Amino acid sequence: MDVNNYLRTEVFPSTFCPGCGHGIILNALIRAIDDLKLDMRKMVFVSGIGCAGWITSPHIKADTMHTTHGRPLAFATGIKLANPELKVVVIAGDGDLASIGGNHLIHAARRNIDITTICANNSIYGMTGGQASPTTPEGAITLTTPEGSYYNPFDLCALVRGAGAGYVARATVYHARMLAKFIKDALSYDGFSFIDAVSTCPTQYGRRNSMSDPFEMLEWLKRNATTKEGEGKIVIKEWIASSAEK
Ligand SMILES: Cc1ncc(C[n+]2csc(CCOP(=O)(O)OP(=O)(O)O)c2C)c(N)n1
Ligand code: SF4
Ligand SMILES: [Mg+2]
Repeated sequence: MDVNNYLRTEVFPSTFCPGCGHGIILNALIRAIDDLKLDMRKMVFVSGIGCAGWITSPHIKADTMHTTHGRPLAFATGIKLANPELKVVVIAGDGDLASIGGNHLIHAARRNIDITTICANNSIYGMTGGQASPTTPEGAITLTTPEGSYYNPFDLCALVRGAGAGYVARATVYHARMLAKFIKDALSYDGFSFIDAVSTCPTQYGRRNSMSDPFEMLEWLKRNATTKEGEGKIVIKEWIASSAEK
């Protein structure tokens, strides 16, 4: 793969902190696009505000739209309606898609709009200093939960499946090849597709939760993810609605 076909290499090194998982999501995305031989001139990448907003803009060599916090799906819906020929991809954070933009997420799934949405889910508001997000695990220390989060986190895959999405998947940045494969499947799916890409934020999450070394966060994901449901771990797999098989 020639990265010059996909990345604006002149903007590197990126603004991500060393060891940030969001760079692995960018890597998996361009691998998936390369495998599918998609035409970047017919793709649009939409992001919101947050560190996740920088995954595609300014790094991707294609049309990108860096929109307001919580609203990338609203902008992406407009793009798709205006030109259905375009392949529209949204990448945004857990705060963006599940907090302020939560209604856009469930209604995009309900309407089955042909958009691939990737949640760069690092369980925290990374960019703004480490506040708790809707996916922060119970007990996790954050800027706003110094004694540990009291709340149940959202299972984003269950949420979006419940709202009607036909293709839903979860992988972590430790499982980078699996993530790239799921992104390929999502891009090939005709309808709303969603990937919960479990990411790492060593700066705002890891250092508060005894994992300041990025490698420790990846090790944690390795130990705590499984393909089997019901083990109380992070479930990594694809869920494809039977009525929506490719
Ligand atoms: C309307 C609005 N509300 C709040 C903010 C402040 N803000 C910017 S990014 C962000 C959260 C970022 O968290 P997430 O979406 O999970 O992305 P991450 O930085 O973790 O990748 C917030 C609250 C904003 N920019 N606009
Ligand atoms: S603050 Fe966290 S999410 Fe943002 S670039 Fe740094 S490590 Fe990545
Ligand atoms: Mg986040």
